[in-house]
Order: sequence, then C-alpha cells, then structure tokens
Amino acid sequence: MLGLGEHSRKIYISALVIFAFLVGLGFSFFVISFYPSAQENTYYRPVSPESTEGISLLGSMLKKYHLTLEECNELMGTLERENKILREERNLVFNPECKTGKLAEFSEENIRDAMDPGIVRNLAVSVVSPNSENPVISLHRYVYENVKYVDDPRGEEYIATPCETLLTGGGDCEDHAILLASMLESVGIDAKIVWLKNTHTLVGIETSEEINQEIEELQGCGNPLWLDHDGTKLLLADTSFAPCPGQVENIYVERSEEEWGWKDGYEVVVFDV
Ligand SMILES: [Ca+2]
Repeated sequence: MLGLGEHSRKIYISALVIFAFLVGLGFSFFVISFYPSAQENTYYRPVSPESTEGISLLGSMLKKYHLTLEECNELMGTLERENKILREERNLVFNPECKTGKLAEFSEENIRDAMDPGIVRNLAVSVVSPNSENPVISLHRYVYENVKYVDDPRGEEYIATPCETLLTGGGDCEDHAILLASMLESVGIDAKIVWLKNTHTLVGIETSEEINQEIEELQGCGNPLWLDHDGTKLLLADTSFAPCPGQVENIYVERSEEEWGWKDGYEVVVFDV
C-alpha cells in the first residue's frame, strides 16, 4: 500500500509539474502574443485612413511630378477646396428651398425677385479663394467656368433663380447676372444690375480700385472697365463673355488706351438688387 502510495504521489507530482509547465507555456504565449499589440496601442497609435491617404498622395505627387513640398501643399489645398465646392454644389441639388424661375418680362422687380443670396451663400464661401485673391475675381471665374451661355425660349423672357442656373449649368445674360450678383451679395459685396436696355445685362460691382492692379496682373485680363454711376465707380462684370471682371464685349463698347464709352444707341439703366 505504502509503495503504491509512493507511486501515486510521484505521478501526482509529475502531473503537477507538467500542468505548471503547460500553464507557464500558455502564459508565455499569451504575453508574447498580446503584449506587443498592447504596447502598439499605447505608443504607436495607428494613423487615420485620411492621413494615410494624404501621406501616400503627397508622397506620390512629390515623386511623380517632381514637385517641391510647397508646390505640393498648394496643390493639396486646391484639391481640398474643390472638394468643398463639390460638396456645396451637391447640397444645393437636395435643398428644398432651391426654387425654379419663371417666364416673365424683364423688369427691375422681376430681377430683384429672382435674386437669392441666401441659397448660394455656402457655395460662394467655398468658392472664395483661401489665398489673397480678391473674392470678386474668384466668384466671377467660378460662374464663367460653370455656367454656359444659353438663350431664353424663342420669343420669351425666362428669368432663372441663381440656384436653377447653377443646377442646369446654363442661362442667358440676366441669369448669369442674377447668379453672380447673388453670390457677391452673399459674401458682403455690393452688386448692382447694369442693363443695356433691351440688349444685354451685366453686373456692376462697388469695390475699391485696388482691384484694378490685381485684375491687370491676371493673364489675359487687360485693363478693367469701370462705370461712373451717381458719383460711385462700378466695376463691370459679364460672366457670359469673359473669365475676368472688367471685360465687356466690343459690340457694346468703344475703347481706346485711355477711355471707353458705350456704343451709340445703348441706353444704360443701373438698379440695386
Ligand atoms: Ca433668362
């Protein structure tokens, strides 16, 4: 019995040793498996998908286009800005306040009715350049590049809202003018409608003449035209014709190096909106 008991005790001790060994092995495995990830979570936080994308895009642009870091940052800023503009354009599509225009005669009242700075405010804010470029130039360029010139229905006058002109991507001169004036007013710039009676519609913008220099420095923009109106000077803007403010088609104006004037027969009416 004693011998058998001794034997059982040995077996029992051996089993304990094996069990302890297995527990130790399991613990070691646990530590090896989980400790590094615990450490990683504490000290090496994974980067967000956006920043990973940003880093890889930045890196690939630097390599592919041989850009300097400054040039690259500028390009990244442009991409980010374009995304903001796209987002605001998409928001407009789903905005229940986005109203359509109407068949109506051209009148100060109907033009004013169509004006809607509120609906285009967010888009205008996104379009305004984050650098020092004058907002008038940014907004003018945006309308010129995104809205083509399309005539009204034959024999009728259709006055579109700014929202509708943006969504359809087209309109005639007064639709362009209503859109540009609404976007300008929405970011605090005073805009007026300049009507060449029964012929053409432009925007007149009260800004400082300092913008002249900036416009002249833009490639292909030349010397901007200003209209004297009741003691104030209005920068003329026609997005259905020119990419920069201050340009008016030669069919409407005669100009020399120093001065310019409307061609004979055009009666000009300016009204607030
Ligand atoms: Ca129209």
